Amino acid sequence: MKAALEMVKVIDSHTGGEPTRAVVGGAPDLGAGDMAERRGRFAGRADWLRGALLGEPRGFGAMVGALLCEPADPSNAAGVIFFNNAGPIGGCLHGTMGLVKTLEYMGRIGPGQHRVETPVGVVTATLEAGGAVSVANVPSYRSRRGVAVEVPGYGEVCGDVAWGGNWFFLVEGSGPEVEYGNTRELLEFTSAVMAALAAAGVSGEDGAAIDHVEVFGPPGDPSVADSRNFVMCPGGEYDRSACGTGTSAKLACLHADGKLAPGQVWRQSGILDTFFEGRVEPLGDGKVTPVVSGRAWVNGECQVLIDPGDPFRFGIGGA
Ligand code: PYC
Repeated sequence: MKAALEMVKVIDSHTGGEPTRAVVGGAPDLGAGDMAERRGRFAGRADWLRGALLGEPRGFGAMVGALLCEPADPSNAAGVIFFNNAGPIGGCLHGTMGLVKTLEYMGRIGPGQHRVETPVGVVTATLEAGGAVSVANVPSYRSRRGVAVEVPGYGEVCGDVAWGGNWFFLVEGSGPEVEYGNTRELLEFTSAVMAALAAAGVSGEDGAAIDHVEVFGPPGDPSVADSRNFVMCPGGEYDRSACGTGTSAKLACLHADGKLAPGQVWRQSGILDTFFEGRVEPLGDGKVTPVVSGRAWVNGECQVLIDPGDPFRFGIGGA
């Protein structure tokens, strides 16, 4: 609990409509080690950032935080720990794109390749001269194909389990139509699927929880995208973008099915019809390196004040 007025410097961006609030100053020290080790200390030392920065009245449920860290390897551009309304998350490509544009805005990087350390591995981001950002993600793969679960109220739902920096259950052909007007129904459906997966003991590798459910439907405009998705994230909010780690999981599944050749471009739109372009580089062991490109815009900069007298300084219902 903070006793004196605290200041936390944040820079906001959005990637295809999905916000990233980068913490660039005044954050608690998470100590030494790689980003996975530091993420392990987030709950004890920095959890208050979630409510203070992402919770109402300053933020809102769908915001993703990006805690900028000194990299463990000084030859890398940055380290980052992503967090959302539920806690720290693994990878986050929309957030990486936002962070890269933020680092550019801060004058720390220019066009070119930049390695960013995350709790799930190092990703290589390329900031294009025209402003787009492409990210070569961590190795991604499908671990289970065609898993059927009984979902109360919906019947049998079949999907694939895949890793793209987070664990996803990818569903096509079940649930409400993937349309912006159906977000409430899609949230209900994906929450029910998530609960059914947990109840049935369906997990990622080593028992890791599947904490993202991704539903696919036809694109709004087939001349600009190949598919439209809806992605429910841990904490029960949905990604406004096409979700870069979810796109990576999709690319890994398409490649495993022989539907995406190395280098072939897949255009994945999200629920707002903003889209990422993705392709794969096979790694030869059933895994691929997905390369996902998109655009992010810095849209705010502020000094957050944590006033000890403010009852909602850690958010409504926060710490
Ligand atoms: O773009 O990878 C992503 C992401 C994960 C959670 C929210 N966005």
